[in-house]
Amino acid sequence: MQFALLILDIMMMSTGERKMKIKSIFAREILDSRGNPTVEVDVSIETQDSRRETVRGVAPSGASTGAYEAFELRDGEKRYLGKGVQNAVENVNKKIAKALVGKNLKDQNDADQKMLKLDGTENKSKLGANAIVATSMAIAKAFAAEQEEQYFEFLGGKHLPQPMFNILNGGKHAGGKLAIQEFMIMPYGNSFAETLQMASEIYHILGKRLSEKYGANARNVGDEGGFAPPIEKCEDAITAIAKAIEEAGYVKETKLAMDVAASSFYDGVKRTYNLDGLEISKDMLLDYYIDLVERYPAITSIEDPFEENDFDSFSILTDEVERKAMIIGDDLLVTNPKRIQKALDTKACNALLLKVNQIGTVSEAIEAADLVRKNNWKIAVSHRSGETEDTFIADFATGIESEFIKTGAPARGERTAKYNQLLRIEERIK
Ligand code: 2PG
Ligand code: MG
Repeated sequence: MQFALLILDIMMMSTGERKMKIKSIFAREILDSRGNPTVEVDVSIETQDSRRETVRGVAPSGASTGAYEAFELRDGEKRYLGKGVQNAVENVNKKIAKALVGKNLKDQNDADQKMLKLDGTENKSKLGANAIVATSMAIAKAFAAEQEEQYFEFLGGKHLPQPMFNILNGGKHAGGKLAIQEFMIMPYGNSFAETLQMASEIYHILGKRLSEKYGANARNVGDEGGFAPPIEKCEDAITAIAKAIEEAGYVKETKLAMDVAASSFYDGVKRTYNLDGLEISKDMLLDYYIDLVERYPAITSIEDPFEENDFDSFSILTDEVERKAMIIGDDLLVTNPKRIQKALDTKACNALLLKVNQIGTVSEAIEAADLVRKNNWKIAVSHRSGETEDTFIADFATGIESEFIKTGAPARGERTAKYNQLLRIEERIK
């Protein structure tokens, strides 16, 4: 038996296949940035030179969650008002650990496939996508650690993504009347460090001007660190941001992006959208975007402009504005290759918002990225509104060389953790 394994080892090495053996997997329940429980997983491996390395993966969690996302398993009991994740934690510690510890893992796909097989459901509802994704992210880091590389290096990335900084929050991420969820700035500096500096300056100027105009509580922030002022109309948010950019002196270098998250203000019964205090049809919303992009040429990206089932309206808008702005699918696509294929076939958008926890494993997220790449779409790797201190997506975005990353305001620890990691990555690449 031993001999047979040795032969297998040698065969794998000679065919260029590597493998890694996990020593232990341990999950615990911790809190995310909104103070809700989430799953954290520690994976220990023994490196080729016999050192023990422990790496960690943590599941983030959304608020404007797409209906077709992988299933987040919550306990539904009294503790943590139903939001506990002890069952998901136990699934990692008992079932997933049993399937993975001590096994020879060829690569990420091998590890993820073992978990998918164990789960056996379409939407990962048996083990919980939160259990699976945290383990998958930890294993991804373990493969890199085993090679003594950082994760972005392990993936082979050499270019940093352009950040989209969410500096003004509405929708489900804030408590006000502003329907649109995220207003983002994209300053293009000569380096990531300079880009971050420009964003920070614009952010602070905006905060100051908002509190002068609307009172000090306009500086309160939403879930992703952007300001949540008592602004009710989308265009007032855009003009406030445009003024801050101008005052900072970065008009030429700065583009704007929006995540409309339209499903969150869509009335499925009336089939209308509740925008700026008005009930409007999808055709009116379409005209609204066309006009907006016309009048604000700085707007170069619109995410989820329509509710998550309306591929047709997405297609019409993409066709109308594709030369001026990219149309990103988030809730529409949920990082799911099947839904992405439908969007490719119907030309519903031309960019993917990539969230690893939406699909539930790192290898499926990479599959989604490969699929859109082949079709010349752009990719924006994204955080969730409920985040953790984990910096995985900074490495992941650089590793797969996504064009963009969105990870909130240049403020609040769980958001700056990613931007700060990108600063370190930039240093290392240089
Ligand atoms: C989004 C995300 C992240 P949530 O809609 O793009 O900004 O929000 O995590 O709440 O789905
Ligand atoms: Mg979104």
